[in-house]
Amino acid sequence: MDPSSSQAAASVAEPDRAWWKEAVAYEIYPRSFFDSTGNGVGDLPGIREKVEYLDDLGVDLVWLTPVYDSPLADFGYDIRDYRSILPEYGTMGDWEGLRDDLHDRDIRLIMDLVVNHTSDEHEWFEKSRREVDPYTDYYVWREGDRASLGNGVDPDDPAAMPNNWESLFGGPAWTYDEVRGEYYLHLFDGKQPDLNWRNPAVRGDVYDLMRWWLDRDVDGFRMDVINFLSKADGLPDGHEGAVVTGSEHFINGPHIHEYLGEMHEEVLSEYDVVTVGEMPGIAVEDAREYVGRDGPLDMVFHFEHMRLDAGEGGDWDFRDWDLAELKETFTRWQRGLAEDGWNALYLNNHDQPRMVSRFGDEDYRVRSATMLATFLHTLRGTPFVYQGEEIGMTNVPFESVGKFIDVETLRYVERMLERDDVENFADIGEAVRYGSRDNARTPMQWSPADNAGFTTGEPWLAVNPNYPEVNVAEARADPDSLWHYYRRVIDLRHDNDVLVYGDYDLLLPDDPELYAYLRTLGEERALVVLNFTDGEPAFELPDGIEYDAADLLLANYEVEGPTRPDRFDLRPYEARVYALE
Ligand code: TEU
Repeated sequence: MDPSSSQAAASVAEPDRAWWKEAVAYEIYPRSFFDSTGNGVGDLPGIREKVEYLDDLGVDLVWLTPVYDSPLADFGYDIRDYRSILPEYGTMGDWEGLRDDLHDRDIRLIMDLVVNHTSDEHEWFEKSRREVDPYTDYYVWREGDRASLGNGVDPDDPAAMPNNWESLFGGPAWTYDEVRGEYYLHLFDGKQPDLNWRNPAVRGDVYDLMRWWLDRDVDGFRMDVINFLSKADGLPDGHEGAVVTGSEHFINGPHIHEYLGEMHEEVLSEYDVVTVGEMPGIAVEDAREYVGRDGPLDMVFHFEHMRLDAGEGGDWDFRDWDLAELKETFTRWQRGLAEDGWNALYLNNHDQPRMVSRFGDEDYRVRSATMLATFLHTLRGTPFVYQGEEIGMTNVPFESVGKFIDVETLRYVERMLERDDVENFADIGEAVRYGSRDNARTPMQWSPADNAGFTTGEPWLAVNPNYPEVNVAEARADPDSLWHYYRRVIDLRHDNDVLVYGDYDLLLPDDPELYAYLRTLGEERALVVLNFTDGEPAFELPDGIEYDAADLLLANYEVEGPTRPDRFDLRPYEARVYALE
């Protein structure tokens, strides 16, 4: 064999194949997907009615965010019982029916595994706060500063707390429990106490509940803040000024690999399933340890591109993002997991602003969304489409503070209104309107009927007023719509191994308007050219990229005339994918 071609030949013959690398995933936020009962809340039978819709779109994998029994302080990320379904959403029978309907159409189903914390209404916590054996050490309890507490100090005074850690939802990460007379740690809301992963009994119970679901034929898990499980020994104070004080002591903590290794050994290795770790605050070097060949998980959701518009002032301080930084970030992750590991790709989810309002342009809603869809599906990694993305749902023009419902948003607004330099909602309204998780959670827009056809009742969160224009029924009826473009780009990925497994090479790194790259798998090459602006920049193929013929695989505009991609002008938010032969 010609030695110069041996490397290419090897990579064609043997990409490290897996069904989940070839899949396109779809995230469902059940509360807002489809209401089958008219009570204003989405439910499992409602999702069942839409399985055919998902099949038509062409997705292969559904991630269902929590549907377990919960008091809904964080809309289900506060679980009261891991083995039952919240009655509002249906029954276990409905869940089984959904699983079977999906499986009948070859769509896999992954569940949300939320085991950094439970609800404070979970039986384990109820028992732990009463020090009932063996639950006494199931959570992270600390005495706090007894001396000062004894002196009539308010337990809500941060100075009396065990350390200075902050909750990701703002405010201290400790709440004093009157029943036990101690503080418990909660990295999220006070109604979400953190489990004590040091306790082997906690870990054993978590592995049991994972097996319980896996034995019911789920195809894997999306794992909520899974790199937060291990807290530093001694719970030392954190550096103030970090985005969240204390985070250096719980992001990728000292025992995390021990715990996830054990979880893999005891549970995951027994099943053919896929796992996606949600991991705020990780760098690509860390990711390789989690999802590399010997790592415990398969894919990772990182947050670096979600911070491109973060200002200096913490989570709610936004600035404009910059294309050079976006390219740098994606390229670093594409390269960093090229040999080992796998990306989970996303541009929005149930916690983030809508993709088109953030990385696209509402004035070019459909064009910019088709461009972003092309981007998402031509990178190396598994694309995750969030419900409504496929019809270009946008952020919401919330009129007043009373319209928000999400706990993270409300906590922020409360804290800000206490400050002297904030007089009223108008002072912070812009940031809240842009960043609130409620943007992502308004009901799915199915039709131009009342309440976007989501419910016949009063929706739990008002629908986006743009539904008469932005909805599934209209999009499906129009062959040129964004929805049909999603079908095409999903098909394109399914039909082209090069888009799944090919190497990624950035072109024109310094171009301020275009994002262009080559994907290469042996003899197969795909060229992707994306205009991230409303201008009309020219693309020129860099020297050294030779080809005999080019075939235009996909574009979001009509392309006329000779299609050789050596040099062409792009229109606003134009996207093209060529095969080079
Ligand atoms: O989110 C984790 C997380 O880091 C969030 O704090 C996120 O960065 C923030 O909401 C962005 O505004 C997961 C879930 O996806 C989220 O819905 C839960 O509230 C959270 O964990 C706690 O379970």
